[in-house]
Amino acid sequence: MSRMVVASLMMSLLVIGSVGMASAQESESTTLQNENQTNDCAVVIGIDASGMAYNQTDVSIEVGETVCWVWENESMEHNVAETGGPNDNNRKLTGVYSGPAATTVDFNHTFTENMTFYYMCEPHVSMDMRGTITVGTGTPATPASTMDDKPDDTVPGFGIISVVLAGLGAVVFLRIETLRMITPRGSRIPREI
Ligand SMILES: [Cu+2]
Repeated sequence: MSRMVVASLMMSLLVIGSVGMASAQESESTTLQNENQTNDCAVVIGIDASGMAYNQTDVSIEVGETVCWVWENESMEHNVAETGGPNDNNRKLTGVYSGPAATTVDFNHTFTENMTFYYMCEPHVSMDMRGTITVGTGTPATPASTMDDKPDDTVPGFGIISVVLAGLGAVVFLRIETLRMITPRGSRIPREI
């Protein structure tokens, strides 16, 4: 019986080891793919027929994508100025800014993190000329943790040792359980010396 336990332990060790190696290789190639970014316009925002609003006011994109604001020979001057929120009329001084309002604008911005981006047209904010860009999951409610809680598998021996120790513990436990089953309850008669 104990030979079977040992044999099955060896098998499970082999399986656990190969699965761990496969998943490590997989995550490595995924990281490399995500580093490739292009500067193509994921969305192009213009001026609508009224001439006093963006033609798209609520847009969602993925992290790493670029939004382009393009218009030409409009009757009125417009621009893109980041604000602090959906009802904020003040431009963020360090924020995204296309420059002074103009009848012809070709501006773009690449968003590199999850956020909700609010912007306005400065001359027409009183007429509610605004827009929102949701990047990825939007602005996180709490700062996202950058820590990876998974243990680093750079020392392959350590994982195997801990599995072996756990296996030995299981064998000891099984033996104790077997002895309990064999020994009838209440037969704790002192042994003869
Ligand atoms: Cu405007």
